[in-house]
Amino acid sequence: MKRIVLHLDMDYFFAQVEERENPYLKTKPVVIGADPKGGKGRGIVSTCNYIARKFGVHSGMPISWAYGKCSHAFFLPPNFPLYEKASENIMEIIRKYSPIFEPASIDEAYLDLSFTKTFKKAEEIAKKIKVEILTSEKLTCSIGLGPNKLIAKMASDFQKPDGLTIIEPEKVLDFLSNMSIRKIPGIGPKTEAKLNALKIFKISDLQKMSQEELKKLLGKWGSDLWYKAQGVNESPVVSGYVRKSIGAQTTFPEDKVKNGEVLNALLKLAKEVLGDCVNQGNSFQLVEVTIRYAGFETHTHSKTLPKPSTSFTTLRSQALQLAWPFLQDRRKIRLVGVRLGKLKKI
Ligand code: DCP
Ligand code: CA
Ligand code: CA
Repeated sequence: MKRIVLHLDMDYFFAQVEERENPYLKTKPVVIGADPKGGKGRGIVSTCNYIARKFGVHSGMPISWAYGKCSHAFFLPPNFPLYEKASENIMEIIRKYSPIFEPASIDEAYLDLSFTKTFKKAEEIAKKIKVEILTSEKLTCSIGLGPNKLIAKMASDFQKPDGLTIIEPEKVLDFLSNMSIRKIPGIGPKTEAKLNALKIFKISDLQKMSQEELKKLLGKWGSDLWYKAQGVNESPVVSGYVRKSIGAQTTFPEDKVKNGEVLNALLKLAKEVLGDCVNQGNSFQLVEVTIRYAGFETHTHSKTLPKPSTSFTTLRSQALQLAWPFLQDRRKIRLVGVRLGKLKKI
C-alpha cells in the first residue's frame, strides 16, 4: 500500500521556548547551554536561535567559542522542566491526528497518515497541526510529508523555520539529487570527508553509483547508503508509545480574572481527566496543575500523593491546593491544565 508519513520537528526548540517566556529575547541572539556564565562558562551549546546562527553559533560547540562569535548574545542555562512540559503538550496535540504516532525525540515525532489516501488530505492535517501548536503553545514547527520516514524527515528539515514541505513519491529522486550528502541522516563530518575524497559531494553522485560499488567502498553501510540515496526506506512508524501521564488543558476564549470561573474550569478538567484515567484502568499518584497568565508566563506545580488513588475527592482537594497560590494576585489567566502522573494499572 502507498504510505504517507509526516515528520514534525520544532524550530530551535529550547531557544524558542525561552523566547516565548520572555518575548524581549525574540529580536536578540539567544544561546542555551549548561553553565553559561554570560558566555564565560565551560558548558556546551544545546541550541541557539536563528539570529545567533547567523553569527556561526551552533549546537555542540563550547559556550566559549559561541562567545567568541557572538559576545552580545543572551546566554541562558537550560530549563529542562519547561521544555519537557512544552514537549508533552505538543505530543498530545500531534497524537490526536493519527492512531499511528511515534515520538522520536523531545522535539520531533512521526505520524502515519496513510489512511488519508492522498497527499492533499495529509497536507490539510499538517496545516491544522501547525495552527494548533501555534495557537495553544505559541511555538512554530517544521513539517515534512513523504512516502516514508526518511523522506519525511529530510523534508521537515528542508524549509526551516516554520516550513511545510511535501514530497510526493514521483518527486523523491529530484528532491534528493541536488542536496549535499551531509543532509542524509547518519552522514556526519567524518563520512562526509571520506566520500568527498572520492569526489562524492551531492546525493546525485551517489545515485549514479551501483549498490555493488558503494558496498565495496563502505561495506554494509555502503548498501544502506545506496537505498537512502534512492529515497527508499521501509521502516514503519511504530506506535508502541506508552502513556506515562494523562492530562488536559483549556485556553479561555477571553482571559479570566474571576477565581470562581477558573476553578470551575479546573474541576471540569479534573473530572474529565480522571474519567479517562480510570477508563483506561489506571490509578494516579501525582497531580499536576498548570496555570498560564495572560502574558504567557506559565507555572506548573505538582504533588505526589502518599499512595495511588482513583478518588475524585482526593484529586479535587489536591488540584485546588495546587492552584490556589496562583489565584491570589488576581492576574488575568489565559489557560489552566490538569495532569495525572505516576499512573499504575488498577
Ligand atoms: N539539543 C541539545 N544538544 C545538541 C542538540 C540538541 O541539547 N547537541 C537539544 C536542544 C534543541 C533540541 O535538543 O533545542 C532539539 O534539537 P534539534 O536538533 O531539533 O535542534 P533545534 O530544535 O534547536 O533547531 P532546529 O530548528 O534546527 O531543529
Ligand atoms: Ca528541532
Ligand atoms: Ca529534532
